[in-house]
Amino acid sequence: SYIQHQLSTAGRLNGVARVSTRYNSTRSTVIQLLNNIGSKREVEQYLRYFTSVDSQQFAVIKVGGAIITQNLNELASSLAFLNHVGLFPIVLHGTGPQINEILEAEGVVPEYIDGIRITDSKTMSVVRRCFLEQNLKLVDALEKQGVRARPITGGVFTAEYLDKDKYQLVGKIKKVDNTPIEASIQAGALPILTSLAETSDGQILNVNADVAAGELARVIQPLKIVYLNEKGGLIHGESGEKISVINLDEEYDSLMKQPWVKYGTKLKIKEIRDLLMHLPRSSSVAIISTGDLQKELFTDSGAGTMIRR
Ligand code: X2W
Repeated sequence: SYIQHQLSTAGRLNGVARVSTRYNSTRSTVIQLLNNIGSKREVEQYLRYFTSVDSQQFAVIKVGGAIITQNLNELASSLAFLNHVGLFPIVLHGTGPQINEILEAEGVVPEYIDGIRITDSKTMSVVRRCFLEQNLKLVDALEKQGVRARPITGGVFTAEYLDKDKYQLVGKIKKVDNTPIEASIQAGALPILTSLAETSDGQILNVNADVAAGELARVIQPLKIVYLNEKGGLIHGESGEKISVINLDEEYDSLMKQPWVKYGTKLKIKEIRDLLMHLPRSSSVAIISTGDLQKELFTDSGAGTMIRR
């Protein structure tokens, strides 16, 4: 709130310069404000680290659909903050709850197998509509904060059918084209992606957003991979407590056998493991709440659940 207010002011004052300059005149102001989150040394160190790579390699941030309904302003402020310090996170969002709400209102019971929605053509039209609506909502909220944002609702993921008999219009990503993402960042706009994919002959397919974020991160190889959810981490299904760290090398097999690790949770953990197998050993994935984003990125202490190998 105070920080966010100051930052949106800083962003406005900085105007056009903000778009192209990674080290800009607001930087010192921003660092002072960031002192409220971490120490100056910590924050400067992370900022240097994040700007040491290509702009597109800073972070892939997956946003669960529920956040867009429940916490849009905080999400937009957090992303605006990152952009005001010259960073361009690649944002990929879901829209699961919004799809279910519409289906249920129409008297359709949502159907999943292992966390993946069975998507017939009627469901698909709801899926597409929700992705476009939620994408626009997020882009609008960012623009209102003085951040340029570009909707990217196609052209990134090429897919084949995952299993047409079982899931119908659901895709398995075969190719990721980061050209639209690169172009967006080059133009000074935050890329805001959906997880919709397309077959080589133009059929749009539904893809779970956690899975698409993982596939994207594999190609981008970003410094930070963050999954934002409403729970602020992964919650242990029996104790109800937040899990702070998962070391996959030691814990993966036993974790996957736990009765509470099922559906979307199972799919998420599996996808994160597959991703981390394709990244340097030092990489990790953080599952956190929107409010913890700055803390996770700019302090040594981190927040939520950290998953590593
Ligand atoms: C997901 C895509 C949306 C999503 C679905 O239809 O719900 C499949 O399951 P959240 O909000 O991140 O859960 N697609 C194939 O994953 O949204």
